[in-house]
Amino acid sequence: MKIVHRLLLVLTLLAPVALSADNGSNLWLPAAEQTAETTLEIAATEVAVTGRSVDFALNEQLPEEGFVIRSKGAGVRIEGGSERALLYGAYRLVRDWKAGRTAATYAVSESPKYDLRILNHWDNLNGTIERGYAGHSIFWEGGLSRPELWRQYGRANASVGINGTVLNNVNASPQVLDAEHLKRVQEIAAVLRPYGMRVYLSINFSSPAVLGGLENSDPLNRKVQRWWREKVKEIYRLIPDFGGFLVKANSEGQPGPQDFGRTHAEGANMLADALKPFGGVVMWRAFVYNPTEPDRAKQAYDEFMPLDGQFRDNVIVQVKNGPVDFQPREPFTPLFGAMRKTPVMAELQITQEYLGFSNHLVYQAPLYSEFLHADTYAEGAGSTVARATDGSLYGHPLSAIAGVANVGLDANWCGHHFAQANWYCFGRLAWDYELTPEEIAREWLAQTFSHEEEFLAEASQMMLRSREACVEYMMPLGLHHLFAWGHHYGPEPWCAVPGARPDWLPSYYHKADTEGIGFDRSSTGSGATAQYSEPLRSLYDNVATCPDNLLLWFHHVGWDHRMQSGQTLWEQLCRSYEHGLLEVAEMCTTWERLKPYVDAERHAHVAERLAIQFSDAIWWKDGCLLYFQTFSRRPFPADVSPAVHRLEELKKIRLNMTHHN
Ligand code: GCV
Repeated sequence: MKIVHRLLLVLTLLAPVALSADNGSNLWLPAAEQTAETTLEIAATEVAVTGRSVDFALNEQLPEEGFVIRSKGAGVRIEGGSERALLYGAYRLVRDWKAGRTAATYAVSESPKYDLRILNHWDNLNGTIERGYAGHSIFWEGGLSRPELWRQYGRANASVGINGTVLNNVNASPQVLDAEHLKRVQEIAAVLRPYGMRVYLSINFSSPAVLGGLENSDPLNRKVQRWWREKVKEIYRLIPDFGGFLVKANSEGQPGPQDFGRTHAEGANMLADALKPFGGVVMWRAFVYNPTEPDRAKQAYDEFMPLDGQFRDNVIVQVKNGPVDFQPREPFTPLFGAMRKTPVMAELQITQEYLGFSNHLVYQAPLYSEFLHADTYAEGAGSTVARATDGSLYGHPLSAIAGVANVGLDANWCGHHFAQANWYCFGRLAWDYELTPEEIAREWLAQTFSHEEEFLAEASQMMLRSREACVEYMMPLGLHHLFAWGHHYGPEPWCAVPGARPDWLPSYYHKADTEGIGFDRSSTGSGATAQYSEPLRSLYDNVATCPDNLLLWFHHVGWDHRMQSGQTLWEQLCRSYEHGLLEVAEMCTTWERLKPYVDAERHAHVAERLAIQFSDAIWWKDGCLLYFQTFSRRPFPADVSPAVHRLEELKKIRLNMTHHN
């Protein structure tokens, strides 16, 4: 894209010469040579940096992953329900030390809110990563063994309490279960084990036929069941603490039980039965939609609600936070709270598929937190998504949360230095969703860059505002999926591809016409509002009470509609895009001011990406407003800056994705 290149050129000319070099490879952690091998040795080695003398003791009265830290003379004592818990206690001390908030005395007691806190890697066996923007796979690229890198990865995860990882893409190759790949999985598991991490695999439902040569993969076929039992035994011989399977079935062309006229429950239960003797779990995804359904947002609920109660107790249904697909803002998926007899876990997306890849600074803790604290009202007020998934609302013994990882072989792991904060905050919120996005931003900044209060105050505000800024410059007021065809980076609300699935085109979602804009999901439209509990159902259903920030998600609204703010819809739409753009401009100037606190290498790297984000925000604003203006036929309000681009010019943009990927 021309404007990006021009900006990059200017920036390269202005960029200061790097004075000190920090490539971000240490993440938020102290640099450390680790030679320790057992969990306890690692814990003891890690705390050395704090200069305190630390005693470790197992205490079986504590929850398995819980720890307490108490001052003991000049030192501290950490007690934990397991060795892993002691390691988490050790990392609590390291975090405090690195963030510069060392307490004189300690009286701390912690245990995680979710049992399974898992990263999902969409890594392909050929080393590429689906929706990955930070280089190729740390597990599979080049077929190489990378134990030192895996160790650092395990350390980073343990430091924020992440205790599991799915090593391959949910669009899974059957080959992951062949002898050669299982050997690699065994190797990775051995490196991650002392860090308290279990490995899991995504499986392809057709594996018995494709890999095993059976005539089909029907879950009720005895031979198929036997094949899975044998495969699971083979896996546990190699990896005794293997976590289980993640499954994407009958979704976006993946095979599944419905190919044989069976239900999701029958498919999941077959795998669950094979895993049960070994303590493994099945995470069965509810990300299903097909082009014949008039409202994609309704389908997961429609398909899975009738199955509630039919799943084995080691199955957990994995549901994306929103009913469409990781958009900058969505309401929560109505399955949360509604499925009572089956444990349900949230899938969040850490990699920024819809948030500007690794070019945009978008801190996601506000998004995750907004979602986890959303009230489903399923059992009356206070039935938050968090409580519906952590086991407390329905008493399910199994609780979990997953995040789609943003990690690759890039030196700084995540592409953008600030994208590390999204990995970090996922772990911290999975541990304790009561932590505020601000607390997490400050502790991450302090560990990653500088403890100085002036820096923390400004940089944390910049991070906290970045998610709303992204919503505003991309898709405000409940708009969603305005992304370009073939990638999800820039805007293409006009996109028309002859013969394409309608639910893969932006016009399916925005439905702009001369009357107005938005998807009518109310009782006069698709009826998706009926999937929510009262009083949300009525609140969303009524155009007068639906919150402005979700209005166009639930309603088709006239251009002159009076918003709760008193402006017309068209005016507010224009001003939202403008405001998003101004927010990014301010992020650029804030970052310039923060230069004295940040090493030159990382400062320049982030500044360069902020410039791209700024030009992209202009692209989004002009592309969306000029296009929607062809329907609204209204001028921009006087306080909104005129378009920089012409619509016809923007329509010609074809991104060279290698630039952004
Ligand atoms: C892994 C979206 C993404 C796909 C992804 C899919 C899923 O459609 O664009 O890349 O596939 O979600 O979550 O299964």
